Amino acid sequence: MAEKLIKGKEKKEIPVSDFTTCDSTAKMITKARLDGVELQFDRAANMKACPIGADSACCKHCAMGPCRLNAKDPYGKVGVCGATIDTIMSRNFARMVAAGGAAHTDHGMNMLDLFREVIHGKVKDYKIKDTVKLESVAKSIGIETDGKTVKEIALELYSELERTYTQVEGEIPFAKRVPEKTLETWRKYDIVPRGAMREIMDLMHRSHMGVDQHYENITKQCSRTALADGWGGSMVATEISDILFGTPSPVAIETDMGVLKEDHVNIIVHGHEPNLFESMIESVHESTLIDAAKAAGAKGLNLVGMCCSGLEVFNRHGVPHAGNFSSTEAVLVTGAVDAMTVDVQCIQQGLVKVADCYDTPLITTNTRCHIEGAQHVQFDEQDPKDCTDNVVIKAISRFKNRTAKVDIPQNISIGVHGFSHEYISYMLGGSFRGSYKPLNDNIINGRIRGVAGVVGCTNPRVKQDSVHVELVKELIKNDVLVLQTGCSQVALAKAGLTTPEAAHLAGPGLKEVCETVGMPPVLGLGACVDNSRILVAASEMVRVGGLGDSLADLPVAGCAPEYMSEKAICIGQYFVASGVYTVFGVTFPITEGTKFHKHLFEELEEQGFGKWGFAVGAQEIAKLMIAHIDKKRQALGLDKARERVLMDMADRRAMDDAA
Ligand code: SF4
Ligand code: MSK
Repeated sequence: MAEKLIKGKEKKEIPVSDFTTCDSTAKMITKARLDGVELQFDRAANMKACPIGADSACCKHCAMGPCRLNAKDPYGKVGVCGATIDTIMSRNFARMVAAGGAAHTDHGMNMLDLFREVIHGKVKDYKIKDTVKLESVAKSIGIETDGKTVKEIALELYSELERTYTQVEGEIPFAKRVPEKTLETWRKYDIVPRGAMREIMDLMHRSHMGVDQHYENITKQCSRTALADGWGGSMVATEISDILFGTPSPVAIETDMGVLKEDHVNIIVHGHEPNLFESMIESVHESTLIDAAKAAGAKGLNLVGMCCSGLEVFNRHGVPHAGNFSSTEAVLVTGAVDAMTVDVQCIQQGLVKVADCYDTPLITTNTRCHIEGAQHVQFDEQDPKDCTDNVVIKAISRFKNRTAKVDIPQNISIGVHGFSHEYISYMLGGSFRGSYKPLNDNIINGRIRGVAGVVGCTNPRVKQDSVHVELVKELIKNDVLVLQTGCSQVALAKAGLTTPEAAHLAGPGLKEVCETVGMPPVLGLGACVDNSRILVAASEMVRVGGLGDSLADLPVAGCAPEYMSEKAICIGQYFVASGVYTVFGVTFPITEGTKFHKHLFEELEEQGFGKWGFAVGAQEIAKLMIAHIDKKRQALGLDKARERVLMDMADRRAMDDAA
């Protein structure tokens, strides 16, 4: 067994109940401590966050520095080059947006590359699965589809969508999906995105030493780059994944570590790109590999997802899910994982040591992500099963020679997930009249107060899942319909809030709508790249009418209460630039009381965009989001309608009581 990684006395031991509200993860943290294995929670407890970095008051963009300013006296000092706190913070923020946007857009471009190779018949293991989606995406950007073959439409769609990345001038294709008034605002401020490569390059250039030194101008390019992600790279990733692998529709799925099976060969896929997982599904259904697993003494092969990889196939194929980002090390402590295979994004380097401690092969598969100490088996779309069969063989071998004691927390929640924006329309309007009109009508009549997107990561600096779950409970209790993606969705799935029965936790108006339609009050839309589905849903709400002319008019708000990644910052910025009030928790990489802070938190809204918000704690965040939703209702003249509905409900309850 493992070398002792926790040295006991020198390291802080914080009660496990302070780390997480996930029972399975808590059990595994306790076990890890007994086994002498260190996890992200212990590392966070023993790594004080750098206060200067947390305030974004430092710059290392050139060798005259690094320069440190004082956040307590932000205008008391400048960098060696004369850079002010606003320049330094906005450049740091810009580089987070650029890195986060690059991650999503590179993922999207990879999906588009695969699409091209499939159309040309060069990759034969994948095919176009959803031709209805192919046609609807093509039509949405003005491609004529009548009388054309699937291949002809696909070829045209490919060449149009390639512009999402490479276009040097002009507007990207999905700008056609943006409500006209929102687009007008973007045009006025010259932030309609060109290709993502151009925008990211521009942002990296202007955040170099001695280029853009006005925080307002830097913010403009942050918005343009982030929009190139949300309405570009990410949206292409989602739409092409749907075309290739199928558009999700609701399915009941098991979540939590109890999905591991002691008597099976357990294989976990963790990361983000669906192509690896799709091939892994093929491999675990290969009869020769199933026979090999049985010959090794297992009852079969058990494929399980984690993080956003898990969410990609969770919805499409009903593959069970073991947990979110902060559980990726903890799940290895069960001793039951016979292989963990990873591709890109949110793969902690700490996994290597933990996997080693429990003799689990940790297998990297992507050219962009090798990890020192992990095994690498290259994944190639030309022959994907060469990699995934190999992973299964390694897992069977580990099962046969298991030495680690197996201890699986017996927790499983069953929830309904897979609410693509298409399915929400169908669910509310029926197959012949699929529409967002019933949603808008219920917002207008006040049964639904508004819509919130609660998304994003978990972060060991916050008690895992706690803010996600408490925030969502508070929102639905106040009749706010919640849309979810990413690790947040997994937190709510574990907490049992993604079932239609969870409607009993909703306020009277939302409860009535959920019960009528048979839907949960919390709708899971997929991985973090699928936040683009929320943008499309919101645009549809504007198009249907009655809730204003631009995205900024809608009674909606967004939140990433336990975020950690640069991708989350980029997502936040594209929601803000699209017109959505977006609240982050944990920490915000900006010094308060500065001009840049005021710009992000107040002035952007005055220009017709959304704005940023920040609060720690579920109740405080909920208060901000609900107040914003009410402000938008009031501006739309809907405040009275809601008062009437709530009075009707109260009256009805009073009548029930009297009876
Ligand atoms: Fe310091 Fe300016 Fe160089 Fe940044 S760019 S390290 S503030 S001198
Ligand atoms: S995986 S970016 S921790 S949502 Fe998409 Fe989860 Fe955040 Fe990674």
